[in-house]
Amino acid sequence: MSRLVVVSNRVCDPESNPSSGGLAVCILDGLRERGGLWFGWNGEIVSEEKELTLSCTKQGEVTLVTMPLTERDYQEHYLGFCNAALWPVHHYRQDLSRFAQENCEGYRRVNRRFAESLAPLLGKGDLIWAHDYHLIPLAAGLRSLGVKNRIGFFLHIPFPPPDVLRAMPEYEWLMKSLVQYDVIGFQTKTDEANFCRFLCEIMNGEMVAENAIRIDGRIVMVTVVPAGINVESFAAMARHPYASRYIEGLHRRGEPRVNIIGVDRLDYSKGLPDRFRAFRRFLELYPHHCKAATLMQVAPPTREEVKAYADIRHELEALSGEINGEFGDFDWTPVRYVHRNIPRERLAALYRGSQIGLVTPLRDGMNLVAKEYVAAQDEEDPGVLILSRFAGAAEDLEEALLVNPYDADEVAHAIQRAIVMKKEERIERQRSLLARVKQHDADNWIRSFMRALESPKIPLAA
Ligand code: ADQ
Repeated sequence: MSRLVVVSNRVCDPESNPSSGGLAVCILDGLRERGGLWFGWNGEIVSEEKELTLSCTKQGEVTLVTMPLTERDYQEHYLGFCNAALWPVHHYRQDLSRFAQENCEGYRRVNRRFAESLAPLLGKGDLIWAHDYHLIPLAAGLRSLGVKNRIGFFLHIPFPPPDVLRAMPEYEWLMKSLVQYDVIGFQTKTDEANFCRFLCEIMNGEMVAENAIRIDGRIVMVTVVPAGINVESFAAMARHPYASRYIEGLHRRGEPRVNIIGVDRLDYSKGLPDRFRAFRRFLELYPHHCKAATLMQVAPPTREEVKAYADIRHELEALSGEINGEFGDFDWTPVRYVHRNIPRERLAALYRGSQIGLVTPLRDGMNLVAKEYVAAQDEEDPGVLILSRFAGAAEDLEEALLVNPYDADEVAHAIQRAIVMKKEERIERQRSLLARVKQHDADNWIRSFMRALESPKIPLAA
């Protein structure tokens, strides 16, 4: 079996950072199985380029190779280009995108440095798998250094329609770089179709098979492999006696009969202000639920140096204050809002102890929280998942109550419908949802992508 080399913006070591997400754990499992190397940023920031040294740690068959970024890289590449330009455009928010040429240069510089640092570590038969929008030009960098290995790329975030992407200066360079990968994986059919349209309509690409495009004298394979979670380990956490004790504690303290849970990084793509407004609408439309329902929102901060993220924090704090002031009482707080990371065991307990999982991003690549909520339910008395139509997960999780997150009334009615839903219907929906979450679990994600990466190349003349 070929050695696997994973490249991602951040290398998360779940052993030293147990709160790192499920995907990091799965990637590490995939690397352990084949033996491999994980390369990326270690999260540290140094002041000068001369401090940019590689660190290497070995964990059995897996080698983690990491390097810091300079303060300038962090500002220009990470905050400036990745998170203030690419992220909003990919989430259909051109209005929030801030493009600056020096940030784009920072992005090029870091990708070039990653390629130069990684190339000498590669063996002939290694399969390389790069993750996400931070690394679009990595393959082009490696190719310019003579690397001939198979290189795959997985986009965790949406791929927008062609006209949206064209709002990004330098999009032509970005797409020409992207097609230097051999295999490009997407979360959903919509993303894949947008990408193919872009290449064919704007860049003279040509579909030569259902999953292959000829462009710039090479063939690029495309594939849809939805990211998933490790269902069994998440379900086990939710069934643990710790979870039951935690849930009992929740009920004793506040006595709410309906817990509604939301768990998201504090990101404008997650639609948190719209969710809070929909909850307020629910309280207006169904006043008899006052004192019975509580929205528990966990929203740890991210990327706070980017203005749009600071803005959303203020908006959310103001909204939760308004709702609690208007509807709350001394014995009932309608919105409970926690602005920090919490251990995964507690998350699992919160999901299980909540009658409703409210997952309403305005746009999301996949959304693993929706899958975690399903995995955590008690199959004999499950809760109801309310899911945005604009989350990648909605392409698959059809038995959730699918809603338009921009429509406060629709979300409010869905909350009401979930509250009064008969147990038989909840069980029926849960059974189908769980089967789908299991079918597209993390293991399947890794295997499907690796299968595509290992599959024989389509000849150029096809
Ligand atoms: P994210 O945008 O980070 O990922 P998501 O898929 O929801 O979004 O995953 C978030 C993860 O972080 C979940 O595992 C969740 O449990 C965890 N998490 C969130 N809040 C937490 C908290 N307060 N404490 C602890 N853990 C918390 C990107 C894309 C998504 C895509 C994933 C995977 O934006 O669309 O689903 O990659 O491909």
